[in-house]
This record gives sequence, C-alpha cells and structure tokens, in this order.
Amino acid sequence: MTDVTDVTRVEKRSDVGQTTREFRILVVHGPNLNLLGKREPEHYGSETLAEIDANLAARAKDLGVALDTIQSNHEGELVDRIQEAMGQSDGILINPGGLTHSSVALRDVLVATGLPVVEIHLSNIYARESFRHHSYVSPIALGVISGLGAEGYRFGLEALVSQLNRPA
Ligand code: CA2
Repeated sequence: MTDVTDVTRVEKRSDVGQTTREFRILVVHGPNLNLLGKREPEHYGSETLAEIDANLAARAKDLGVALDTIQSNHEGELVDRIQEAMGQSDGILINPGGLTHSSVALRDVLVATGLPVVEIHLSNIYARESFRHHSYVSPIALGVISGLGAEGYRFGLEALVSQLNRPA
C-alpha cells in the first residue's frame, strides 16, 4: 500500500458551544492509478496521482475536513483498509479502477462500512468499451462522477462534504 496520508483529527466548536468532530474522509485509489500521468493521457489526462492528491488535500483544508488517502494494486489490501474505515471515517471517495467492473468483495465491504460513498472515474466509462459500462459500486454509491477528469475528485469531495453537513 502506498501514499498513506494521515491528517490529525481536529476538534472544533460550533456556534452553540458544543464540541463537534471534524469530518474524516477516506480517499481510495484502486489498481493502476499509480500510473496516472505516465500512460494513456487520452483517457486519464496528464495529472499524476500525487498532483491529484495534493489538489484534493488543498480543497479538503479549505472545507475543514481531514483526508486519509490510499492507493493499492491489491484488492485484499483495499478491502482491509476499507474495513478499518468503520468507526474512523465519515465517508469514502473512491476510484475503484478496474475493480469497478469486477469486484463483489469491494462492493460488499463498502456496503459493510455503512458510510456514504462517492464513486469517481476520470474517464466516461459509458463512452468506452461495453465491459466498462457496468459498475458493482454505482448501485450502492451516493453518487457517481465519471468523465470529468481529475476535477471530478474535487467535485466528489465537495458533494460528500455537502451531504455530511446536511442536517439528519
Ligand atoms: O476512468 C477511470 O478513472 C477508471 O476507473 C480507470 C480504470 C479503468 O479500468 C476504469 O474502467 C475507469 C483504469 C485505471 C488505470 O489507470 C491507468 C492510468 C495510466 C495508465 C494506465 C492505466
């Protein structure tokens, strides 16, 4: 597993004087996304994963949320890390990569967390080969952003935070 970033949880005071916890979001990048910026820019753009993560971190800071970020090429490692999000994270932003189209295990663990999930794809999976048109994650996601490139991650983060801030 690479690129694990831990941002310390911060307590903040609400207007009514109660202490509230800062939201913590797990950002998950699936298999081969570590190759971004090096190959297939026609599908995935020219930004590297490190650049995407840096931009997300800056936006998270503005929004006042903490990010934990992982990338792995191993399905089981992703499942283990998502299990750990239970009780630690408030939401999950995920680009499952190729596992989008194949992994029941990934979908099952996302459901098991009970957390809101936003699914991101750099490319428009519906404008590509037919095997990419089905996602195991989309039916259990709060929402899906596909085809808007690296900016899609920012839109996804903003949507997740907006949802978390909604009164219950
Ligand atoms: O569009 C997306 O973000 C995808 O999730 C990317 C996956 C693909 O299997 C999905 O259908 C759509 C592929 C990730 C691999 O990324 C690479 C990046 C650069 C070079 C080669 C692969």
